[in-house]
Amino acid sequence: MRRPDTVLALDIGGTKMLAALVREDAVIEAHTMPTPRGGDPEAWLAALFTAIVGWRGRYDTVGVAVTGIVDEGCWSPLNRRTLDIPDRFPLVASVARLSAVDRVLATNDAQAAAWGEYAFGAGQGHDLVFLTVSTVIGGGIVVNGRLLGGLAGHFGQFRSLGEEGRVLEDRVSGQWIAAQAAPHKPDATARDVFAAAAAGQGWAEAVIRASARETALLCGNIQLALDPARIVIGGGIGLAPGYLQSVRRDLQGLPPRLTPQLHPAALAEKAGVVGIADLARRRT
Ligand code: BMX
Repeated sequence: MRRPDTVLALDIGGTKMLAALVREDAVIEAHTMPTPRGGDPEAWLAALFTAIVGWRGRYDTVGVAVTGIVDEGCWSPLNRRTLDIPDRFPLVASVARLSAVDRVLATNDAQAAAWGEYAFGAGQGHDLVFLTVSTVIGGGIVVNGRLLGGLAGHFGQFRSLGEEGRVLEDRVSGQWIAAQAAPHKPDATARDVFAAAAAGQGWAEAVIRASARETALLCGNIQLALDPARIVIGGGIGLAPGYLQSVRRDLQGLPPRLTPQLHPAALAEKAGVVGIADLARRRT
């Protein structure tokens, strides 16, 4: 049963933690802090709850979206370079204690964003796969109106033969794009590479094309595996000017029935908190 209550939604990524009071798809209040990375998640959460102590009493449900996987309320990393947390950190129990609320739901951050886009954004109620191409790569899957949990949607962790220890996000994401710039422009960020490409520098255009080609291949394979009505692309790289067009260009040779329908994400940074708030309202 779905209630239109105000939900406290937390989105904890590799670089920042966002806390928000959310009603339907509206963010009423928001507070952002850098993810401390050092120390343990209990201390990070305690710092976040101290910062939003004034919101006490304004919510009776909490949703938590985190980078990594959530099984039975426990949080574990897949890629420790994204965020090095201990295995099976008791996330739901910890948040219930800190918030003094017992209606708490936790899930992966990209899965939560997938649900946000499905319910309120570019999905508009169509089954979808959401893909965030950002510093790394995350994803989420909604089939038959249901969000898949656990490992589902971890496209950034896809492996290839002959690439021991490396995964897809190591050769597509913002991190990879920035690393490719080193011989041409030391210390460049992914944003600098996009600027260099826009200024017509061939090396930068080639790097972005290579990343877009991998993303196109991934989208084509997702279509074959799940046949979603839409693939929604988000993230700082995914939504960077020209990237989606480049991915679409690489899909042009496919027969129409195999070609994914790509849509830019609509909710931007609030997809995770809007999605987890709605899930928490429905499921707790
Ligand atoms: C990694 C993985 C995913 C996450 C994705 C995006 C970890 C810690 N994270 O592939 O669970 O969804 O990064 O994470 O293994 P973000 O921090 O960029 O949002």
